[in-house]
Amino acid sequence: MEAYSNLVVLFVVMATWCSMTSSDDIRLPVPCTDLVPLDLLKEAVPTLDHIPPGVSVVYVASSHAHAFQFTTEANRLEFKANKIFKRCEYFPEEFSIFIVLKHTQRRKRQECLFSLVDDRTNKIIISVKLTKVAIVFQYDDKTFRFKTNIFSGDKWHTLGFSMAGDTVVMTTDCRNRRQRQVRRAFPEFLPMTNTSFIIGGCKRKRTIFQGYLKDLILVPGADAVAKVCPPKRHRRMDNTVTTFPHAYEQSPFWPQRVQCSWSDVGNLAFDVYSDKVKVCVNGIWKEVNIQTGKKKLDYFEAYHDVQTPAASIDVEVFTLPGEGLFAVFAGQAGEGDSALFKWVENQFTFYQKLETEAAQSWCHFTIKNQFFLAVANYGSSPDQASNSTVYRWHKKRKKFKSYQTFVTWTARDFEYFKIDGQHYLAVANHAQGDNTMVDSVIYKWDFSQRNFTEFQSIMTVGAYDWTHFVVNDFHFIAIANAFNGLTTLIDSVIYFWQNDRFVQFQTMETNGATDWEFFSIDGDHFLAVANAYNYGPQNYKDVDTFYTNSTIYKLNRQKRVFEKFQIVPTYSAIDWEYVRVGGDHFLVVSNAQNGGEGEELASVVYRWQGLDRFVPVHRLKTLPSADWETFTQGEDVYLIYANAKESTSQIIKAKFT
Ligand SMILES: *[C@@H]1O[C@H](CO)[C@@H](O)[C@H](O)[C@H]1NC(C)=O
Ligand SMILES: *[C@@H]1O[C@H](CO)[C@@H](O)[C@H](O)[C@H]1NC(C)=O
Ligand SMILES: *[C@@H]1O[C@H](CO)[C@@H](O)[C@H](O)[C@H]1NC(C)=O
Ligand SMILES: *[C@@H]1O[C@H](CO)[C@@H](O)[C@H](O)[C@H]1NC(C)=O
Ligand SMILES: [Ca+2]
Repeated sequence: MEAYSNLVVLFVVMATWCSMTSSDDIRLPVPCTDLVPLDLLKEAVPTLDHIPPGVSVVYVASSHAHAFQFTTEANRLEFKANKIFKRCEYFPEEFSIFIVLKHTQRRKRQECLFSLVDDRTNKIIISVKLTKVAIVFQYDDKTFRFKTNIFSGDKWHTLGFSMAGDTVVMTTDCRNRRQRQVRRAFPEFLPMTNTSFIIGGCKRKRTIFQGYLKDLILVPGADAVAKVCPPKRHRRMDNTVTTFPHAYEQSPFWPQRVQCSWSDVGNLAFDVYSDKVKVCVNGIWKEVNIQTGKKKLDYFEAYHDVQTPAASIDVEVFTLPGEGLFAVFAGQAGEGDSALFKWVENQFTFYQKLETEAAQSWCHFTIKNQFFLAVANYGSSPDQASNSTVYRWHKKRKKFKSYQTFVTWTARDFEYFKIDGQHYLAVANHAQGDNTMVDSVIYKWDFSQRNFTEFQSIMTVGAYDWTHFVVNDFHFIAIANAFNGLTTLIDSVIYFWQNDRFVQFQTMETNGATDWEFFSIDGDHFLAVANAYNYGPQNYKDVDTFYTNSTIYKLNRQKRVFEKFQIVPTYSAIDWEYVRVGGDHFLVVSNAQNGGEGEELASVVYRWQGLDRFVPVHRLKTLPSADWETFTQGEDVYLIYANAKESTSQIIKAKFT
């Protein structure tokens, strides 16, 4: 029992995470977090073997690329929006659209270039139309007309539209830039369920656009037009550039072209093989660095320190659409309140105090336009129930206010997830007194009562962390079980969703498990466990209790089981964080008790190297780091960690080559 008390103390200084960890990617400040620039034309016509009647493929010699020609006989090119919006239900709040086109005839009436349409009502959600004298951009029920005369000649043109905040910007060939105010609720949450993209048309009529389309690119995220259009000084026309002959083309969609002709200056193109947007600058196709552009990580540098009211064992970074980026730190045991910070002028600055009691983890989620934060409170002692709290964002006051409390037992973690439109919040209850075999509870949002009610209890063993993930539309939750009163070497469990309940899927032997991290690489699915502590008969001499092996598992689809994939030696590892930077995949492991006392005590960044698996590429000598998170701002990628021992947490910035 004495050993157990020590462990309780030990575990108090370890964090768990509302690992509402986006399963795949860095969290971007938009509802759709996993989108890269997309060529909608390629989505509509994946191969050149199946082209709808009335649409033909033509070769554009001047820019060495194919384009689609639409005749009056053209059948609609369309596809369901969920083909690309797989995991988000709302259209990105901030986005850009680029259309590279050439018009063939004088327009007699309005022609529709492209639209997003509600399948059930035929209502247009977003569209771009051409009239004789204007380009018309429609967003929800708002229409913006931009007068133009660029379509007089037989030339290629690039139209760009960017929606960000309360403005929409339209550019033609990067030269002419027009801006309009948009009155819209922010976030507007344009629903994407049961909608379709239609190319060369609007609604369910036949295609009416008459001309050529070369690219139709959707870029989620902030003002891509500004980033894509080269600065003015580069925009002189240069007709000395030589163009390459046809033989230079290697693929029907994206020839390996390097040089572009003067007629392409200001035009842009999309490389489907690398998901890159390229723009023609002074005769060279230049890659554009949009935040999702592929970048190579070079090194990390300390960026700035965040002074928290107390040592903190968890940090949660989230974006409130229309408000900005926030980070909330879980204040350490016995030291009182937690603090919310807001990103202002490239720094996290103090924003609001939040009452907590030995907070262990924060979790942000959104239900129907309402923003929430849930905190798992350890409480004052394992012998007493604690109150864990859900806070709700008050839109007028712009502050979080207490909304609902749950009775919890030494709560370690909240995990939010959504299944079939229903919202769930799972708490990891660690122990009641000396007993670590306690029920952890999954709560479900009751839409009529507007609060969470108990949904399912699952017996857990010194639980630390819930992690939700989805594989092929199947929902899973994994519990990290840390200690059964005798040993840390016990089973952690994965459950999966079947007939409206969670049922056991698989157990894995873990050693003082405190965190699960799920991620996918090239269609393979992985789960990494952080094993924090080695205590019990297997280590009766109590030797090197913090040295453990943490395991990365990979899903075997045939056998339907996660199998050991790689064993990583760790030192009191309590958190894994998966980060994707450009085309590279990284894992950061937090070696919590480190303070730069030795090489092996540093937190380590591993890079995915295919056959070589995860290879350590950086050692980060930091303050005692408990929990790592990543976030992006514009093109910058940051890591942030909570300091479990002192009130100085840190932000680290990724540098790129
Ligand atoms: C989408 O439409 C189909 C039928 O067209 C319907 O079965 C389905 O429930 C709809 N989905 C949603 C989310 O409304
Ligand atoms: C939890 O909240 C209830 C109701 O507000 C209160 O009576 C109780 O003392 C609280 N428990 C703790 C441990 O703070
Ligand atoms: C949810 O709200 C209803 C109605 O306001 C209330 O009766 C109920 O106690 C609440 N449930 C919880 C778990 O707080
Ligand atoms: C970790 O695994 C290695 C071999 O993979 C083994 O030699 C070592 O003893 C293990 N360490 C612990 C603490 O289990
Ligand atoms: Ca986790």
